[in-house]
Amino acid sequence: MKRYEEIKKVEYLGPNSKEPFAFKYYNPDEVIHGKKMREHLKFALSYWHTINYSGTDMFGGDTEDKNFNEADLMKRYKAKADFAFDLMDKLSIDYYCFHDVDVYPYDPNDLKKSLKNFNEIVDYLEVLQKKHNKKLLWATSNNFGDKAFMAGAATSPNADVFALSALKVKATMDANIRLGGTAYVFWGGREGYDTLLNTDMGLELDNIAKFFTMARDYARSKGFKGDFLLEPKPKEPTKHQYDFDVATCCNFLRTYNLLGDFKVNIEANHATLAGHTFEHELRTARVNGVFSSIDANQGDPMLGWDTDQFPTNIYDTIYCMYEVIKAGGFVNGGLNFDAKTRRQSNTFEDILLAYIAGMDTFALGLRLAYKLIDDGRIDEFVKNRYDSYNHGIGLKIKENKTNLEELADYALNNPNKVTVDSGRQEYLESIINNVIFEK
Ligand code: XLS
Ligand code: CA
Ligand code: CA
Repeated sequence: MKRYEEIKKVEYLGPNSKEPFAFKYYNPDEVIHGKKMREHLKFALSYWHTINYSGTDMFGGDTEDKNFNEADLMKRYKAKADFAFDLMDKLSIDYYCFHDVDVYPYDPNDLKKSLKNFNEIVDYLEVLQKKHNKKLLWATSNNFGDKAFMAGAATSPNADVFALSALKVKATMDANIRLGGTAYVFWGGREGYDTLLNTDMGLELDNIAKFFTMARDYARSKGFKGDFLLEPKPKEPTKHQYDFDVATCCNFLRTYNLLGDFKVNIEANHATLAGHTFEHELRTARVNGVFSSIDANQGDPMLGWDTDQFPTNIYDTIYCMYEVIKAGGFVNGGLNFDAKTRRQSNTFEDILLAYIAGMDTFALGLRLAYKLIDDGRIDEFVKNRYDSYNHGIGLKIKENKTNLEELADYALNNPNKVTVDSGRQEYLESIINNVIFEK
């Protein structure tokens, strides 16, 4: 197999190609339904996994070297950035995402020097973005890794930690605005609890809502027009995360008047950890008007944690892209590969192969989702199934023109035998297979 350095650009060679370093389904500039594939999919590279993760797990150290032969930390982080943009070029990825601490050497004991280093790297990223014609999709602040955040950040029992969180979010927001990010992510980190015995849940929720409100007001005052995104996750690292799932986030945003500015970034592996399907979370976001962005990956049904694998399941991506299309496509959001190569896939070639697999699976998902919509059988079935709401008493319900008494009277005197038609699940599932495999 070729070495990483030998691969200049991953080209689209079509489904019959056997070339490992070629796209079989992702053809970036091919127009599908009036839009280029790259615009439909808005693929983004995740800095933390791709540029920093080095294969370590609970039982062993690094299996990959991502130090780029640089002992000097600032030089190393610049080399990492060079690698990131080179990789995006090779893969035709237009966007990237990072946490503050992914891109520079954060020193919790010297905040002033840290901010200076962060600014220097942001300058460097700005130059690379122009040179390589790449964009920042979103940034976020890592307010969970350092010991100071062991009991949460905006939900910490210590107000000094709340203030430290504000400093980090302000700096990352400034970077996000400078680099043109169109969204800003707040994943819960350690915003949750391990035991109620030491937790004032009401105060913590009020505090984190205040934090989000302040962050929003600051960013808007600096001209940020993008989306603020919560990223639901039910557990890990805490036993119970406050941003459990999309429905929980919606309730929180509604309670604290944050809907409109705030939407969600939905991660596939977080959906399954919450006991939901990925498409359930996407649909919940769509019907509540909070859909914005996706963290693409998949979990392993045999493992109970957040494995962040590259997505290769076609059914997942078809259902996902179906929801994205129905939601009107990505606007400020995009499709970030929050995914890492397995510990045993420890070469730079594996990074390319993993992205190719993930991007092709989503490209195929996009193609098949449109095929499903064009085929029309599923949408037609659903439409007909609810036809009783288009006339008679159903229409009155839909248009808020009836009440409980009238309905009770209607039901009592209804001359029709009340029956519900078959849901035909097996037939509908067979349509999906038919759409996938028909020539
Ligand atoms: C962790 C999350 C995290 C967010 C960004 O589980 O997925 O990586 O996406 O902080
Ligand atoms: Ca994520
Ligand atoms: Ca994850």
